[in-house]
Amino acid sequence: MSPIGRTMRLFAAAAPLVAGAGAGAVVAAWRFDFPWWPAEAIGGLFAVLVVSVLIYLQALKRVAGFYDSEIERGLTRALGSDRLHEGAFDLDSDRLIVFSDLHKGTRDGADDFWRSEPAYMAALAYYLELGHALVVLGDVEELWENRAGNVIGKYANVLALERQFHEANRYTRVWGNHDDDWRRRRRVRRLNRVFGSEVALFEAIKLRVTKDGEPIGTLFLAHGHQGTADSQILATVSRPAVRVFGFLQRKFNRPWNIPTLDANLRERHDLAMFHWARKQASGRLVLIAGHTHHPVFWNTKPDRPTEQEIADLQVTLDQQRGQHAAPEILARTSARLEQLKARRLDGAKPPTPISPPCYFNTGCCAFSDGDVTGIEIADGEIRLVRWPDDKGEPLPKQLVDPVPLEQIFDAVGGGVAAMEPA
Ligand SMILES: [Mn+2]
Repeated sequence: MSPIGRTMRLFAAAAPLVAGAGAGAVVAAWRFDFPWWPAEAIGGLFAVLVVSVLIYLQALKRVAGFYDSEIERGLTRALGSDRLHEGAFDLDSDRLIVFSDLHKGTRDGADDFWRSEPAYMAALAYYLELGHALVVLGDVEELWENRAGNVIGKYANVLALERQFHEANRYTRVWGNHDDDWRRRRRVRRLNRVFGSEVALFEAIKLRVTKDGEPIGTLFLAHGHQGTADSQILATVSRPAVRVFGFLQRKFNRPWNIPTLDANLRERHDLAMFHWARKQASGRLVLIAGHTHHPVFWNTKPDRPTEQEIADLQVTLDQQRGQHAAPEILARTSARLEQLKARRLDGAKPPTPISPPCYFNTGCCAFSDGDVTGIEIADGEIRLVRWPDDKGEPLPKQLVDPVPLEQIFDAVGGGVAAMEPA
């Protein structure tokens, strides 16, 4: 974090205390009617109070801005990292599956992964047969809570399946904030033993995508923690805290997803990554990240219904009532109407449209219902998939309509939405 950023953060923390003390003084003076306090002094104190509240609000805004710019700087640094893997991707023939955020633990109460293990294993087997390259995009092992050796020992089966991708030269690993031990080459020896040969670990991946031999754009893959305070400045402080948290989780046999507990922060983080990607759009660059555990495919958020739609449906319902329609018909219309009304409320803070479509997020492999989500690129299309499918079968469910990747790059290069959200 920059020195200014740190100062602003300190100020944001101190300002409420200063304002609180000022307010206390004003109240005390008024309540106890201190005779030696002239009216001017009280007026002056009140002015100080108002000014510090104003400065505080300003500081809050600045800190939010700094959050964005720190993430942008972090991603820009990752793009120029000396631990960047540069490769090529032929849209006509290559296939890719990207998973992230497994947070594999030690199969105890704090382990976020074991519920999703069957879905993840099924997916790996499927993509191995189909010839996909596998990218595991960070936070693969939960090393803030566990020792690497324990996790590797408990999940030998998962690594054995990943090893088959490695042996076929179709395996790339990126580290995240919860497994950034892997950026130290000495530590990776432990993985090398399991994988039978050296596993290359990267901070990020840059793939030049070609179609019919012509370059059409760049895919940039990073875990997405870059630039956040918790992963850099506060890492030494937060690790022991996370270990204590892990102990509590084990004690109560309850997995909580810690780093992204606050839905707001998640959104803010997604937005910051999107803002960075948008600045690179002229270079036809598309960012794929993880970390937030929140799948993003630019048109995934449901549209907010219009007042007109709601009014029209109300008319329909009134007509049906007037015609004494069957209860089954009234029930359907009425249910639909209330759903639209609630979704209209939900949209009080309308989602930011991802336009151009320069930012995607894999979601995670640690959903508490045992699902995993990932980004698949095959047959020229980019897809958001979830395992298992709706029937619980070991097959990918496409969560949104797949889109030709070339269309995405064209939209990004041209600075427009790929298509109207469905
Ligand atoms: Mn992470």
